[in-house]
Amino acid sequence: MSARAICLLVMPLAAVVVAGLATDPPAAGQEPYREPLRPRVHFTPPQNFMNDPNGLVFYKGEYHLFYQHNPFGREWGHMSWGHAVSTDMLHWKHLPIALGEEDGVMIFSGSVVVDWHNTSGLCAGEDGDRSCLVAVYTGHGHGKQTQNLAYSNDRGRTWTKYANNPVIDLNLENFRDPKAFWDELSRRWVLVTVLAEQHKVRLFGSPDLKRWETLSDFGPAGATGGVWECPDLFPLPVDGNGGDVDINPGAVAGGSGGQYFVGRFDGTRFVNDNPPDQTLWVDYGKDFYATISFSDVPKSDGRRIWMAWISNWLYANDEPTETWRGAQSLPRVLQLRRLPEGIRLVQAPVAEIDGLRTGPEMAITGRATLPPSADIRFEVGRGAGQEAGLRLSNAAGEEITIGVRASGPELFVDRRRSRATAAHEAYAGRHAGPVRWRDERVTVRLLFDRSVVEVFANDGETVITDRVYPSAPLDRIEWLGGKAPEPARASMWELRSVWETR
Ligand code: DQQ
Repeated sequence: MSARAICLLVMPLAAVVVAGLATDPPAAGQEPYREPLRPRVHFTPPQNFMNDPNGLVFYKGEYHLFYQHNPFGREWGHMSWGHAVSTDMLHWKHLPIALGEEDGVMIFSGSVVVDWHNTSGLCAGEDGDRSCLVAVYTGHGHGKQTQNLAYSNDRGRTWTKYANNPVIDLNLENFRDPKAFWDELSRRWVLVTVLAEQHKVRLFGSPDLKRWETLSDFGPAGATGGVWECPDLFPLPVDGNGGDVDINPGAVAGGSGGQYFVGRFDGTRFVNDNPPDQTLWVDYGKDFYATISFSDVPKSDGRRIWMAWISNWLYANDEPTETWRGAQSLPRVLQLRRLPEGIRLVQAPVAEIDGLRTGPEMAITGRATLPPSADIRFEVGRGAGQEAGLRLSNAAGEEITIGVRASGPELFVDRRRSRATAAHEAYAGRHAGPVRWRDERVTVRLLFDRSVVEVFANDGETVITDRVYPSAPLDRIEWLGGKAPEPARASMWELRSVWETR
């Protein structure tokens, strides 16, 4: 069985040129990307506040990352779309702001599609073909949220807001986060949105990204303890269709988080394969929100790849980072896997990350020096003890532990002792998710990056993503306890900074 995805689209017409607000360079005397909490491998904005990834799309050799951004401060506000491009989803080049707040309307989350055949009539044919990029975003202002279009005829360098915006206006206060895709079965654009407070995903269809008709609603289902935000719908290989929606608050680790549904999409309606009261969590950490998958990854590649904002609305405005706030996850490849309990989402970091390894593979036997960013593998055998795994620490006595607890069994990340100085009350915590013994062991991959840990157990069957804010760098790594593994079963590579190797 294969799956299919939904697209969202809005319709433009004439235009308002969006002036590119250049991102300011870092302040004088400040070394960019060398601040103690600044990740070396994960994307962060040059300065100021960032939340959701938006408009992920591959076009003419470049991956585009847009993101919710406040150009004027380190807290949420004045939402605009920041912008960066990359050829490998790791080494990013910052570009001017793509879409800015205007006339009291902020630019909330949304998506970008390639309009390959100029169905919208917005493509100028300037690049020797008929295609252009079309963004579908939520306009937030004047007491409501509407869906709007913007387009670019120069590979995303400049954007024009469609003159006949909005393209969908339901006169609602909480109607947002359009994700668009071209549906081959129904031969039309599909748009996935949320009616946030009603816990509903609403699907629309369009021939041209401009005229939208309602197709169907999905929900309420799964977790409904907070608003639904940032939906996505796409096909996944092997077992069926997948869709996800983010919830804030009410997620598995508290505050914001993502849940997903597995089912069938027939071009009009998504039908859940599971009972409506079943909740499937995307990630068991506290910092993985607002996922969005890339549009238009070439068929020859075939991967479904998504990224998420690594934070939580409980403390996003209080992160103790330096001149910037907010990080994006590493891109992850998604698949569905048949497990004993049913068809489940599995996630793996993109293989491009392997190219960042530098130096030899280092066995972790006793206490070792932890590089600022590292790709770490270890295995925990059944019978290794009640809790086994790794401790990352510093001379100040701050530490984070990552491992497997035999009872459950469960994968855990414990950051309760990771920051000696004051932090938001919702920050300290231990986060855990169910894991299973495979051949009497659990395999773990840990991507550590100064203030980020992404942990993948059993090839991505259980995932935990957390920020960590030590007052001094975590520079030591050692086996946590229980029976130490064979040297070859706990090892690491240093990862090169993506900012130094551009
Ligand atoms: N963030 C955006 C909204 C979205 C929320 C506003 C999710 O579009 O619902 O910054 O973090």
